Amino acid sequence: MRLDYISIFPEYFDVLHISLLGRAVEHGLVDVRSHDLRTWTHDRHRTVDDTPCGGGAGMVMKPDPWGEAFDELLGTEPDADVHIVIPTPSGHPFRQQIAADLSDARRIVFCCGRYEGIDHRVIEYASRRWTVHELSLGDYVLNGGEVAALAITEAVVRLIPGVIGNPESLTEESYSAGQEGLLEYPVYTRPISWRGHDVPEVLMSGHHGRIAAWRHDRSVAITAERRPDLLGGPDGGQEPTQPVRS
Ligand code: 6GU
Repeated sequence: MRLDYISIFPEYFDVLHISLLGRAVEHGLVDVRSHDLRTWTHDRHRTVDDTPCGGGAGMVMKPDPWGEAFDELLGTEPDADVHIVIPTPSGHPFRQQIAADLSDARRIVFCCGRYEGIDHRVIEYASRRWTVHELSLGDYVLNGGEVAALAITEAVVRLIPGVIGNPESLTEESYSAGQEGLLEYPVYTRPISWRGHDVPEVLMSGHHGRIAAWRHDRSVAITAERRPDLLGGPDGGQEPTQPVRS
Protein backbone atom coordinates (compact mmCIF):
# COMPACT_ATOMS: atom_id res chain seq x y z
CA MET A 1 0.00 0.00 0.00
CA ARG A 2 1.25 3.47 -0.84
CA LEU A 3 0.35 6.29 1.55
CA ASP A 4 0.80 9.98 0.67
CA TYR A 5 0.26 12.90 3.04
CA ILE A 6 -0.21 16.45 1.77
CA SER A 7 0.16 19.05 4.52
CA ILE A 8 1.78 22.38 5.32
CA PHE A 9 3.43 20.53 8.25
CA PRO A 10 4.88 17.41 6.57
CA GLU A 11 7.13 16.75 9.61
CA TYR A 12 4.06 15.50 11.50
CA PHE A 13 4.41 12.28 9.54
CA ASP A 14 7.97 11.54 10.64
CA VAL A 15 6.44 9.45 13.45
CA LEU A 16 5.32 6.90 10.84
CA HIS A 17 8.89 5.62 10.90
CA ILE A 18 8.70 4.40 14.51
CA SER A 19 6.94 1.52 16.29
CA LEU A 20 4.60 -0.92 14.55
CA LEU A 21 4.08 1.35 11.56
CA GLY A 22 7.81 1.91 11.21
CA ARG A 23 8.31 -1.84 11.05
CA ALA A 24 5.61 -2.10 8.35
CA VAL A 25 7.52 0.58 6.41
CA GLU A 26 10.87 -1.24 6.87
CA HIS A 27 9.35 -4.54 5.74
CA GLY A 28 8.00 -2.90 2.59
CA LEU A 29 4.34 -3.53 3.50
CA VAL A 30 3.65 0.19 3.19
CA ASP A 31 5.40 2.99 1.31
CA VAL A 32 4.82 6.33 3.08
CA ARG A 33 5.61 9.74 1.60
CA SER A 34 4.76 13.12 3.05
CA HIS A 35 4.65 16.28 0.98
CA ASP A 36 4.73 19.99 1.76
CA LEU A 37 1.67 21.59 0.14
CA ARG A 38 3.77 24.75 -0.35
CA THR A 39 5.81 22.81 -2.94
CA TRP A 40 2.90 23.54 -5.26
CA THR A 41 2.77 27.32 -4.75
CA HIS A 42 4.51 29.83 -7.03
CA ASP A 43 4.38 33.17 -5.21
CA ARG A 44 7.12 34.61 -2.98
CA HIS A 45 5.15 33.94 0.19
CA ARG A 46 4.14 30.41 -0.83
CA THR A 47 0.51 31.27 -0.06
CA VAL A 48 -1.90 28.38 0.56
CA ASP A 49 -4.88 30.29 1.99
CA ASP A 50 -7.22 33.17 1.22
CA THR A 51 -10.28 34.87 2.71
CA PRO A 52 -13.62 33.01 2.48
CA CYS A 53 -15.98 33.91 -0.38
CA GLY A 54 -19.14 35.31 1.19
CA GLY A 55 -17.22 36.61 4.18
CA GLY A 56 -16.75 35.25 7.67
CA ALA A 57 -13.95 34.48 10.06
CA GLY A 58 -10.74 32.62 9.30
CA MET A 59 -9.07 31.57 6.08
CA VAL A 60 -9.78 28.90 3.47
CA MET A 61 -7.19 26.75 1.69
CA LYS A 62 -6.89 27.79 -1.97
CA PRO A 63 -7.67 25.10 -4.55
CA ASP A 64 -4.67 25.65 -6.86
CA PRO A 65 -1.88 24.04 -4.76
CA TRP A 66 -4.12 21.00 -4.14
CA GLY A 67 -4.83 20.63 -7.87
CA GLU A 68 -1.14 20.70 -8.68
CA ALA A 69 -0.40 18.23 -5.89
CA PHE A 70 -2.98 15.82 -7.38
CA ASP A 71 -1.52 16.30 -10.89
CA GLU A 72 1.94 15.36 -9.66
CA LEU A 73 1.02 12.52 -7.27
CA LEU A 74 -1.94 10.99 -9.15
CA GLY A 75 -2.22 12.48 -12.65
CA THR A 76 -5.72 13.36 -13.87
CA GLU A 77 -7.06 9.91 -14.85
CA PRO A 78 -9.93 8.39 -12.88
CA ASP A 79 -9.09 5.38 -10.66
CA ALA A 80 -11.65 4.22 -8.10
CA ASP A 81 -8.96 2.18 -6.28
CA VAL A 82 -7.22 5.40 -5.26
CA HIS A 83 -8.70 6.61 -1.97
CA ILE A 84 -8.53 10.25 -0.91
CA VAL A 85 -8.99 10.80 2.82
CA ILE A 86 -9.86 14.31 3.98
CA PRO A 87 -9.90 14.57 7.78
CA THR A 88 -12.46 17.13 8.89
CA PRO A 89 -14.68 17.61 11.96
CA SER A 90 -17.65 17.75 9.55
CA GLY A 91 -16.81 14.36 8.00
CA HIS A 92 -18.52 10.97 8.35
CA PRO A 93 -17.64 9.32 11.68
CA PHE A 94 -14.49 7.22 11.19
CA ARG A 95 -15.25 3.64 12.26
CA GLN A 96 -13.49 0.28 12.36
CA GLN A 97 -15.42 -0.86 9.26
CA ILE A 98 -13.99 2.06 7.25
CA ALA A 99 -10.50 1.17 8.50
CA ALA A 100 -11.10 -2.43 7.35
CA ASP A 101 -12.32 -1.25 3.93
CA LEU A 102 -9.30 1.05 3.49
CA SER A 103 -6.86 -1.68 4.56
CA ASP A 104 -6.95 -3.27 1.10
CA ALA A 105 -6.61 -0.04 -0.86
CA ARG A 106 -3.68 0.22 -3.27
CA ARG A 107 -3.17 3.93 -2.54
CA ILE A 108 -4.47 6.41 0.01
CA VAL A 109 -3.76 10.14 -0.23
CA PHE A 110 -4.41 12.09 2.98
CA CYS A 111 -5.23 15.77 2.39
CA CYS A 112 -4.64 17.63 5.62
CA GLY A 113 -6.36 20.97 5.85
CA ARG A 114 -5.68 23.78 8.31
CA TYR A 115 -7.60 26.98 8.93
CA GLU A 116 -11.36 26.79 8.19
CA GLY A 117 -10.92 24.01 5.64
CA ILE A 118 -10.17 23.36 1.96
CA ASP A 119 -12.05 25.05 -0.93
CA HIS A 120 -14.93 22.63 -1.60
CA ARG A 121 -14.14 22.41 -5.34
CA VAL A 122 -11.05 20.37 -4.41
CA ILE A 123 -13.38 17.71 -2.95
CA GLU A 124 -15.66 17.88 -6.02
CA TYR A 125 -12.71 17.54 -8.38
CA ALA A 126 -11.23 14.59 -6.51
CA SER A 127 -14.65 12.87 -6.17
CA ARG A 128 -15.02 12.74 -9.97
CA ARG A 129 -11.79 10.77 -10.30
CA TRP A 130 -11.05 8.91 -7.08
CA THR A 131 -12.87 7.54 -4.03
CA VAL A 132 -13.11 10.40 -1.54
CA HIS A 133 -13.73 9.96 2.20
CA GLU A 134 -14.31 13.03 4.37
CA LEU A 135 -13.83 11.58 7.86
CA SER A 136 -14.14 12.86 11.43
CA LEU A 137 -12.57 11.25 14.49
CA GLY A 138 -15.26 12.48 16.86
CA ASP A 139 -17.17 15.42 18.22
CA TYR A 140 -14.34 17.77 19.06
CA VAL A 141 -12.14 20.13 17.05
CA LEU A 142 -8.45 19.70 16.22
CA ASN A 143 -6.32 22.47 14.69
CA GLY A 144 -5.75 20.55 11.48
CA GLY A 145 -6.07 17.19 9.79
CA GLU A 146 -2.55 15.92 10.56
CA VAL A 147 -3.17 14.21 13.90
CA ALA A 148 -6.41 12.72 12.56
CA ALA A 149 -4.57 11.41 9.48
CA LEU A 150 -2.05 9.70 11.78
CA ALA A 151 -4.83 8.10 13.83
CA ILE A 152 -6.62 6.88 10.69
CA THR A 153 -3.32 5.55 9.32
CA GLU A 154 -2.63 3.51 12.45
CA ALA A 155 -6.15 2.05 12.44
CA VAL A 156 -5.77 1.06 8.75
CA VAL A 157 -2.17 -0.16 8.61
CA ARG A 158 -2.45 -2.52 11.59
CA LEU A 159 -5.15 -4.41 9.62
CA ILE A 160 -2.84 -5.11 6.68
CA PRO A 161 -1.91 -8.82 6.76
CA GLY A 162 1.60 -9.26 8.19
CA VAL A 163 1.74 -5.96 10.10
CA ILE A 164 0.60 -7.47 13.44
CA GLY A 165 2.48 -10.56 14.59
CA ASN A 166 -0.48 -12.33 16.21
CA PRO A 167 -3.64 -11.83 14.11
CA GLU A 168 -5.77 -13.39 16.92
CA SER A 169 -5.34 -10.16 18.89
CA LEU A 170 -7.25 -8.41 16.08
CA THR A 171 -10.42 -10.47 16.54
CA GLU A 172 -10.95 -10.07 20.30
CA GLU A 173 -10.53 -6.32 20.65
CA SER A 174 -13.13 -3.56 20.97
CA TYR A 175 -15.22 -2.81 17.86
CA SER A 176 -14.24 -5.95 15.95
CA ALA A 177 -16.98 -8.28 14.69
CA GLY A 178 -15.77 -11.07 17.00
CA GLN A 179 -16.92 -9.19 20.11
CA GLU A 180 -20.56 -8.65 18.99
CA GLY A 181 -19.91 -4.90 18.95
CA LEU A 182 -19.24 -4.80 22.72
CA LEU A 183 -16.41 -2.91 24.40
CA GLU A 184 -13.57 -5.04 25.72
CA TYR A 185 -13.67 -6.50 29.25
CA PRO A 186 -10.94 -5.51 31.76
CA VAL A 187 -7.71 -7.50 31.75
CA TYR A 188 -5.25 -8.52 34.49
CA THR A 189 -1.86 -10.17 34.87
CA ARG A 190 0.35 -11.20 37.82
CA PRO A 191 0.83 -10.47 40.70
CA ILE A 192 -2.51 -11.83 41.93
CA SER A 193 -2.53 -9.23 44.71
CA TRP A 194 -1.15 -5.74 44.02
CA ARG A 195 -1.30 -2.80 46.46
CA GLY A 196 -4.45 -4.19 48.02
CA HIS A 197 -6.18 -4.84 44.67
CA ASP A 198 -6.81 -8.49 43.73
CA VAL A 199 -7.32 -10.18 40.37
CA PRO A 200 -10.98 -11.35 40.23
CA GLU A 201 -11.08 -14.92 41.56
CA VAL A 202 -12.97 -16.34 38.61
CA LEU A 203 -9.99 -15.59 36.32
CA MET A 204 -7.80 -17.86 38.48
CA SER A 205 -10.41 -20.68 38.63
CA GLY A 206 -9.31 -22.42 35.44
CA HIS A 207 -13.02 -22.76 34.57
CA HIS A 208 -13.16 -21.61 30.93
CA GLY A 209 -16.94 -21.43 30.80
CA ARG A 210 -17.20 -19.25 33.89
CA ILE A 211 -14.34 -17.05 32.70
CA ALA A 212 -16.03 -16.50 29.32
CA ALA A 213 -19.35 -15.70 31.04
CA TRP A 214 -17.66 -13.23 33.42
CA ARG A 215 -15.89 -11.47 30.56
CA HIS A 216 -19.11 -11.24 28.56
CA ASP A 217 -20.95 -9.78 31.59
CA ARG A 218 -18.26 -7.17 32.14
CA SER A 219 -18.28 -6.27 28.40
CA VAL A 220 -22.05 -5.77 28.45
CA ALA A 221 -21.92 -3.66 31.67
CA ILE A 222 -19.11 -1.43 30.40
CA THR A 223 -20.79 -0.99 27.02
CA ALA A 224 -24.14 -0.15 28.66
CA GLU A 225 -22.53 2.54 30.80
CA ARG A 226 -20.08 4.09 28.35
CA ARG A 227 -21.59 3.46 24.93
CA PRO A 228 -25.29 2.57 25.21
CA ASP A 229 -25.59 3.44 21.50
CA LEU A 230 -23.54 0.30 20.67
CA LEU A 231 -26.14 -1.96 22.30
CA GLY A 232 -28.65 -1.00 19.62
CA GLY A 233 -32.34 -1.03 20.34
CA PRO A 234 -34.93 1.47 19.08
CA ASP A 235 -33.77 4.45 21.19
CA GLY A 236 -30.07 3.71 20.95
CA GLY A 237 -29.85 1.21 23.77
CA GLN A 238 -30.85 0.88 27.39
CA GLU A 239 -29.49 2.86 30.31
CA PRO A 240 -27.13 0.88 32.55
CA THR A 241 -28.68 -0.70 35.64
CA GLN A 242 -25.42 -0.56 37.64
CA PRO A 243 -22.46 1.79 37.33
CA VAL A 244 -19.23 0.20 36.15
CA ARG A 245 -16.75 -0.19 39.00
CA SER A 246 -13.21 0.89 38.30
CL1 6GU B 1 -10.76 14.45 11.21
N1 6GU B 1 -10.10 16.95 11.80
C1 6GU B 1 -10.11 18.01 12.58
N2 6GU B 1 -9.47 19.12 12.17
N3 6GU B 1 -10.72 18.06 13.75
C2 6GU B 1 -11.33 16.93 14.13
C3 6GU B 1 -11.36 15.78 13.36
C4 6GU B 1 -10.73 15.82 12.18
N4 6GU B 1 -12.05 14.84 14.01
C5 6GU B 1 -12.43 15.40 15.15
N5 6GU B 1 -12.01 16.66 15.23
